[in-house]
Amino acid sequence: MFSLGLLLLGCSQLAFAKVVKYDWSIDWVNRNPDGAFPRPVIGINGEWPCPQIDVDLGDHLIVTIYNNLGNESTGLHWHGLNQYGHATMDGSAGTAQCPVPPNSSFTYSFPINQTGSYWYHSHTQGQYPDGLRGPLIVHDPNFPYHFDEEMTMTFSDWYHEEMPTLLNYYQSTADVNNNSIQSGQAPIPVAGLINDSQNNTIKVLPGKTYLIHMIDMANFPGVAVYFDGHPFTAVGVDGTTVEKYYLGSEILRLAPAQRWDILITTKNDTSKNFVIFATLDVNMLFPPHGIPTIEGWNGNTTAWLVYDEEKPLPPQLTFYEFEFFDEVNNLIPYDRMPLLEPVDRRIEMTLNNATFDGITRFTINNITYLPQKVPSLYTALSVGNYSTDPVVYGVNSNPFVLKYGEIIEIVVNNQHENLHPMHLHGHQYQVLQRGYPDTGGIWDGVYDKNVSATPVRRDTVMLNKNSSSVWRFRADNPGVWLFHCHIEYHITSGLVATIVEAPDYLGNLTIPKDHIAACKHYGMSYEGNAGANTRNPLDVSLQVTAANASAFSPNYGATFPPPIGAGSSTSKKRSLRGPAIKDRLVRLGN
Ligand SMILES: *[C@@H]1O[C@H](CO)[C@@H](O)[C@H](O)[C@H]1NC(C)=O
Ligand SMILES: *[C@@H]1O[C@H](CO)[C@@H](O)[C@H](O)[C@H]1NC(C)=O
Ligand SMILES: *[C@@H]1O[C@H](CO)[C@@H](O)[C@H](O)[C@H]1NC(C)=O
Ligand SMILES: *[C@@H]1O[C@H](CO)[C@@H](O)[C@H](O)[C@H]1NC(C)=O
Ligand SMILES: *[C@@H]1O[C@H](CO)[C@@H](O)[C@H](O)[C@H]1NC(C)=O
Ligand SMILES: *[C@@H]1O[C@H](CO)[C@@H](O)[C@H](O)[C@H]1NC(C)=O
Ligand SMILES: *[C@@H]1O[C@H](CO)[C@@H](O)[C@H](O)[C@H]1NC(C)=O
Ligand SMILES: *[C@@H]1O[C@H](CO)[C@@H](O)[C@H](O)[C@H]1NC(C)=O
Ligand SMILES: *[C@@H]1O[C@H](CO)[C@@H](O)[C@H](O)[C@H]1NC(C)=O
Ligand SMILES: *[C@@H]1O[C@H](CO)[C@@H](O)[C@H](O)[C@H]1NC(C)=O
Ligand SMILES: *[C@@H]1O[C@H](CO)[C@@H](O)[C@H](O)[C@H]1NC(C)=O
Ligand SMILES: *[C@@H]1O[C@H](CO)[C@@H](O)[C@H](O)[C@H]1NC(C)=O
Ligand SMILES: [Cu+2]
Repeated sequence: MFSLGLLLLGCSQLAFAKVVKYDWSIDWVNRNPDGAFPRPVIGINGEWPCPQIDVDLGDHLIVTIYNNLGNESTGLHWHGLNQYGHATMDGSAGTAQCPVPPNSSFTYSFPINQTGSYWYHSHTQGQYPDGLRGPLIVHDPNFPYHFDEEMTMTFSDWYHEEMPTLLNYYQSTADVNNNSIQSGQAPIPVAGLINDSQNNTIKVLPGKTYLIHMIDMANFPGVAVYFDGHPFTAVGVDGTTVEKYYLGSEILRLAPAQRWDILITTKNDTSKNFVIFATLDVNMLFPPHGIPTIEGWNGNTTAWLVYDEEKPLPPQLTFYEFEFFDEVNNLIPYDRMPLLEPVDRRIEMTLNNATFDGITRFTINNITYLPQKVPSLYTALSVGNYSTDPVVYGVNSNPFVLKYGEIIEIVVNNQHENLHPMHLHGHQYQVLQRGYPDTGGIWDGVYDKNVSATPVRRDTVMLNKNSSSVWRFRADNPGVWLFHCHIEYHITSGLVATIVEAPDYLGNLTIPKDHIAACKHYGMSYEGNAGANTRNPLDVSLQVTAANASAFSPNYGATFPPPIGAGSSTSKKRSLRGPAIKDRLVRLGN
C-alpha cells in the first residue's frame, strides 16, 4: 500500500516536495531465489524481493511498519541517510530504538535531504540476510549528468538456513562441521544473487544511456561485477555524486552495504545479448581464513543485458585474475568539498578477533560490543548533563563521545586476517587513504603522499587484511551512531563501537510514543544509563559486560521471545517456543 501525499511542504526551492507514505506489514513468505531450496524469507506486504522506495530530494518519508512475523522482532535502518535532527529514526536496535516485537507498529518519519543510492534493511539482531532489505533511491532534480533510462541492480549472498540458526552455530561452543557451517567460523553462503534472483534477463534499448544504481545488500563476502562489452563510467558512490570517471571495462568491486552509480551506453545494433557476471569474493572465504574449501562451491551469478529476446544468451564468462579499481585515490566528489582540517581529535579504532568463553568474538580496542539494557540514544536523552560522560553508556557499548563541531579523524586499524567492510552511521566521511593488504595492521601515522585535496566521501569502506584506513568528518550531526563492520555475523560477534556525537546538542529531541511502546512490549527499558539506572547515572553496576557469561550465549538473533541469557537486552526470563529451537538447545546444552 502506497500513497503519494499531495501535501506540499513549505519550501520554495523544492517546489515539488511531497510526503511519501508507506504502510508495511513485515511478513514471512516462501521463496526459492537460487532455485535450489525453497524457504521462508522476510518480505513486505506479502512481497519479496522487498519493494524499492523512490523519493525526490526534499520529500518527507513516512514508513509505518507492523511486525507480522509472530516469532521475531524487527525494525528498519535507512542505510546512508544521516537523519540530521532525527536521530530517533535511525533504526538500529539497541542504539536508536528497541527491537519492535511481534504485533507492534512503529513509524519512521524524516525529511530526505541527500541524493543518490541508499537501501533500507533490518538492523535488528542480524536479521536482514533472511530477506528484509530493499533499495532506496533519492532522485536529484539537479543531477549533473544526462541519462535516458534508470535501473537498480542489487547483489547479495544467500543461505539456506535462517539467521537465528546460523548465528547460534557461530556464537556457540557447539562442535559443528557441516560444509558451510564450521565451529567458530562465520557461516559460508551457498549462492550469489542479483536482484534477489539468478539468471535475470534485463531488456535494454539500443543507443541509450542507462544510470544503474548498484547496491550490495550482502551479509558476508563482497561481490565483483563485470558488464561484458559495455564500458562504464562512475558517477556516484554511497550517495556522493562524483565527477564522471570513465572506468572502461574494469571489474567493479562492491563491499557489503556499498553503492555505485554508473552510466553505461547500450550498443546501436541489437544483434547480440551480453553477460553480466557477478562473483562472491572468495578472498573473504575459505583458506587462509580457517574455513575449509567446499567442493563444487559456486559463488557466481549471471544476468544478461538483452537486446533481442530471439537471440541466444551467451554462456558465463571465466576470469583468471581480478584487479579492482581503487576509488579512494581516483574519484572526486562533484561538490569538491575540501579536505577537512585541522583535525581536532583523532580516534584510533583497532579491530581484532578474540575468544570469550570459547566463543568467537571480535573486538575494537580490545572491547567486544554488547548491547546494553537501554538503547544508547535513549540513555543520552535521559541522563541530563551526564550524557557527555562515556561511563553512562556502559563499557561494552564501546562509547566515544564527540564534541559538537570538532573535525574528527578516525583511523581504522585491521589486525585481523580478513577484510571487513567498516560502516559509520550518520555521516559520509572523507576517505583519505586505504592501505593495501598486509601493509600493517596499525597505521604508522604517515599520510599517503597522494591524499586528495577533495577526498571521496563514503559511508562504507572495505578494509584490507592487516591494513588500515583514515577517515575524516565534522561532528555536526548530534545523535548516537554505530560504527561497525557490515558483516552481520561480525556485528553479532561484537565488531561495533558507539559514536555519541554532541549529545549535549540533542536539545528537545523526544522519543515518539510508539517507539516507547515498542520498548514496553519488548520488555526493555527506555530510560537511564546502560544498566537502566534512572536515579544515579554514574552507577552502572547493572551494565552488560563481557564478564557476564550469559551475555554471549545462546544467541538466536531476532527470535522473539529472546531465549534466556541472550538477553543482555532484556531482564525478563522468557520461555522458548518452537520445536526447532528447543531441539538445538538440548543439543548445545551438553
Ligand atoms: C541459474 O542458472 C544456473 C545454471 O544453469 C542454474 O544452476 C541455477 O539453478 C539457475 N538459477 C535459478 C534461480 O533458476
Ligand atoms: C500477536 O497476536 C496474535 C493474534 O492475536 C496472538 O496469537 C499472538 O500471541 C500475539 N503475539 C505476541 C508476541 O504478542
Ligand atoms: C541536510 O540537513 C543538515 C542539517 O540541517 C544540513 O547541515 C545539510 O547541509 C543538509 N544537506 C543538504 C544536502 O541539504
Ligand atoms: C532489478 O530490479 C529492478 C527493479 O527493482 C529493475 O529495474 C532491474 O531491471 C532489475 N535488474 C535485474 C538484473 O533483474
Ligand atoms: C547440516 O546442514 C544441512 C543443510 O544445510 C542441515 O539440514 C542440517 O541440519 C545441518 N546439520 C547440522 C548438524 O548442522
Ligand atoms: C550509435 O549511433 C549514434 C548516432 O548515430 C552515434 O553517435 C554513436 O557513436 C553510435 N554508438 C556506437 C557505440 O557506435
Ligand atoms: C566462478 O567464476 C570464476 C571466475 O571466472 C571461476 O574461476 C570459477 O571456476 C567459477 N566457479 C564455478 C563453480 O563455475
Ligand atoms: C584469531 O583468528 C585466527 C585466524 O582465524 C586464529 O588462528 C586465532 O586463534 C584467533 N584468535 C583468537 C584469540 O581467537
Ligand atoms: C589491547 O591489548 C593489547 C594486548 O594486551 C595491548 O597491547 C593494547 O595496548 C591494547 N589496546 C588498547 C587500545 O587498549
Ligand atoms: C552535571 O550537573 C551536576 C549538578 O549540576 C554536577 O554536579 C555534575 O558534575 C555535572 N556532570 C557533568 C558530567 O557535567
Ligand atoms: C524544540 O522545541 C522548539 C520549541 O518548542 C521547536 O520549535 C523545535 O522544533 C524543537 N526541536 C526539536 C529538534 O524537536
Ligand atoms: C519463525 O517462523 C518462520 C516461518 O514459519 C520459520 O521459518 C522460522 O524458523 C521461525 N523462526 C524461529 C526462530 O522459530
Ligand atoms: Cu567484519
